[in-house]
Amino acid sequence: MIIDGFVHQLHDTDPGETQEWLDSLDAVVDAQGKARARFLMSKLLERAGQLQVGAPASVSTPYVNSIPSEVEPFFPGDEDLERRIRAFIRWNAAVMVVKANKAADGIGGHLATFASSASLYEVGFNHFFRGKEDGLAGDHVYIQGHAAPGIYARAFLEGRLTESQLDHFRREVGGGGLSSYPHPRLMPTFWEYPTVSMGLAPLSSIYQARFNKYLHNRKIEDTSASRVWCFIGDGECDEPETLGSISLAAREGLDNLTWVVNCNLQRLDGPVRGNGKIIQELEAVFRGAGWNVIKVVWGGKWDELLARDVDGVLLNKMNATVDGEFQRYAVESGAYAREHFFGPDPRLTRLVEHLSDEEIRNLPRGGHDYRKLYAAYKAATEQEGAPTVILAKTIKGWTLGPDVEGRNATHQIKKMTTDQLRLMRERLHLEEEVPEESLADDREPPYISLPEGSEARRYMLERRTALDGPLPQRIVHTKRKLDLPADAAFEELYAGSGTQAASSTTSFTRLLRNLCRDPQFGPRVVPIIPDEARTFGMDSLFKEIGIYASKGQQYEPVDHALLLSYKESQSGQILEEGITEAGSMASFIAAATSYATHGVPMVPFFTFYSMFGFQRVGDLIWQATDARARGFLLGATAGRTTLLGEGLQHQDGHSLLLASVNPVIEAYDPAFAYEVATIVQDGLRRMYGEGEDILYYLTLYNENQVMPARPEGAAAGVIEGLYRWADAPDGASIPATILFSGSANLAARAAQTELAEHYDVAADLHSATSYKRLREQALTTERTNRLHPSRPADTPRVTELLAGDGPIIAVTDFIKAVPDQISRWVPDGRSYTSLGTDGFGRSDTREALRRHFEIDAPHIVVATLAALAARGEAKAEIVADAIKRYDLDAEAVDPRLA
Ligand SMILES: Cc1ncc(C[n+]2csc(CCOP(=O)(O)OP(=O)(O)O)c2C)c(N)n1
Ligand SMILES: [Mg+2]
Repeated sequence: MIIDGFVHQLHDTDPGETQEWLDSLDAVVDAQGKARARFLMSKLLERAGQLQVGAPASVSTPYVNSIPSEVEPFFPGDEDLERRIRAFIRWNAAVMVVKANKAADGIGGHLATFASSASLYEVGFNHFFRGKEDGLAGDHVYIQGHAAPGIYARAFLEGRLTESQLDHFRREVGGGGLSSYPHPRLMPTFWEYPTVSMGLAPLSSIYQARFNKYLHNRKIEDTSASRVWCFIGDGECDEPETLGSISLAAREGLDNLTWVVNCNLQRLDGPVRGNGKIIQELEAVFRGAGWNVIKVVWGGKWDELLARDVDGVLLNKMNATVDGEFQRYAVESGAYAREHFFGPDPRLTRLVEHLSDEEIRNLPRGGHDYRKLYAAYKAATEQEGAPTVILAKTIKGWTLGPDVEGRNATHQIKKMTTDQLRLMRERLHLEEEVPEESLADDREPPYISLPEGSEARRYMLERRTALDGPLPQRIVHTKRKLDLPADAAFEELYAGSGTQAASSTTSFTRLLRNLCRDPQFGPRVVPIIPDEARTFGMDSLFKEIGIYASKGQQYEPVDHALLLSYKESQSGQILEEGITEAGSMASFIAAATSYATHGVPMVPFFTFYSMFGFQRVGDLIWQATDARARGFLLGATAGRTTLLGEGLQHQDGHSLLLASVNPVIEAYDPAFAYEVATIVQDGLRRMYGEGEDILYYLTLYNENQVMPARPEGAAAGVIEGLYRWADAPDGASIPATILFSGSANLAARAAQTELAEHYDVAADLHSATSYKRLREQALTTERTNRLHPSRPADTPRVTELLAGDGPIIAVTDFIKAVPDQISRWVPDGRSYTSLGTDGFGRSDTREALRRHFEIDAPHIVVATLAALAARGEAKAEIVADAIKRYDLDAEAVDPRLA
């Protein structure tokens, strides 16, 4: 039987010797069994590794700790005191959630996640995580969202949060509360890294670690002292975002990155891998990807049993037991484990003869063993050249008592009876701190607080001081100031393209290049592209500013002879991420929050295929705004008809609508190069000058047209979202208004001419750069008016801007709901019609597509005439006339349904 086909293709230089080795192995299996054979094979592999033979490493190891007890380092802390502190934190975290749910039934919160991971965090807080004192960047610590109660409980003991804040866990509206999960948007001086949408934190942490190396290699900031820690649930590992980029972390040699996977074997509904072993599965995945894997499966009390396991029966049992069974052992008695785990094999039974049932039940898991964890973290920090993942086995709900621990429902338990709290108090030996009378039924369970000067408080604070201050803590302190770019960078676009045609995309690329050339500002620009630079005409930047490559360029590129060759470099500026919008977005977040995480403002411009932006990575964009990111998102190849030929999955007609739901995104749909430049310049001013925590989204089109120069005084209107771009032609007499955005400007302009020439309609043209902005301004005005009835009512700005006569026709390459955002505020006496691209995209020419979606010039003409006719301002017959003149198919299926 051929198991490893490759072996048979290698030349055997000494078949006799080969046979001797094989016979030896056969003999061992026959005489001493498979366990012994496995042992010898492992020893051989270990030796091969030491001799650098280059034999392939196996992807999995037996179900035991990766660090043998004999090489565990000395534990430097006060173990007893740290256990006490941990008990206090456990107690307070539970009381906080229980009280919150008494005060406001259904308010939620989680007990079990932190209960399983308290030791994982505490080892970090007491011995590893670096703080941010004295302007240091410190470590980046991503905390499992549902473990937030434990983090608040620690901050309370440190004196950083008050009892009233704990009492307002999940009740933020009146102020002074605590957010459910790590949300920098809601607690901007506390949380740094938003995490709760599963999978996003792990992904972000990889790119954060990578971005730290980028800053370092580009000599912008020395980040060598910062480590990224990411705490992840074992269930969370099923999210594609969690594991999707782990090979990048290994490829980039991110030894500044440590993941800790809390393997409590459970997710929300039940076991993560009831019929398998999540730790083994993850080990194989990570080892295969090139990570350093440290398994922390068993607590110290198992060491003695394993040492006596001369036949390998215990190891076999460990290997053969599935997670569903391990979960069962967590809820059953010691007698049950004696019977079922140690029972079937007499050699196993003998191994635990000397232990009582209670002792068997309390044989701890590695993730609750402080020394084992310390050893793992230390090894992780000493690892060079590869990221480390620590797979720590825990029990979900640990110490919360038999009704919660390991139960399938544990994730959602948020209430505890007085009796349950009493049991917990006993379990944690808190009789002194929590007096019996304080748990009377009619009383609120008390928090434990540490008076200033108490031994425990002093110890906690000393540990944090030694590690550069408390965490989490978000400090915005600019260490390396950023000067805004000089006007010169924008002037090229303000001047227009003369007689040359250009697209808004290539215009933007010129702007980006100009910004990069600005001597002060340029180095802080971070262009991010997911393998589309050529599509956007940005490949011209490769040579000029280089593509970041941590290993430089170890080959001569095929196009080396060309002027614009492919250039990778350790100091390269472009993050050419390959085909990963999610990874690019994670890089964007790292760059866009660098003003806070490092005190070094960086300016990311993430240009993507607009269809693969908001709908593909919308959750990450939401996370970015939670993280208070500042930067530019550019949706290139925008529009349902402007991106011709590509069809249904490429043509974007709705990203602006998706962007419209985020309260801190300024979403613009510019038509002209000068609009792009005006918006970018204003965005830089607001985000990097004024320090507003907002994002900009701009659509960019690939249709060439002559780009006009910026009209005098147009800048304010461009920014405001709407301005008059052209007056109605002289000579015509029936008034109307056409609003255009983006690439629809061409059809609108043609329609204006047609209307004047054939139908005596005098339409003025407005450029609508941001319906979102107009709508938000109007909503603000409306609200102010509603709540201040005694003041004279203000008029929404958009209503003022649309003052005039006749119908208004809005045309866009996006769906009609985009211009519909302002329809409510059209002035009395005018009507409003939206023409847009509702329906699925399809392959064809721009011309055909615009006819199909009814947004071309003839359709604008017809829509204008129909609106005039409906208002009695033009004769009904002219509508039919226009339909005929332009040969429009009135019987065509509505494109929305086609
Ligand atoms: C994207 C996403 N989907 C679903 C949820 C809801 N959710 C919150 S916690 C959880 C289970 C978490 O299990 P695990 O990752 O194993 O963490 P544990 O609490 O066991 O440590 C789920 C499904 C979420 N927060 N994010
Ligand atoms: Mg879990």
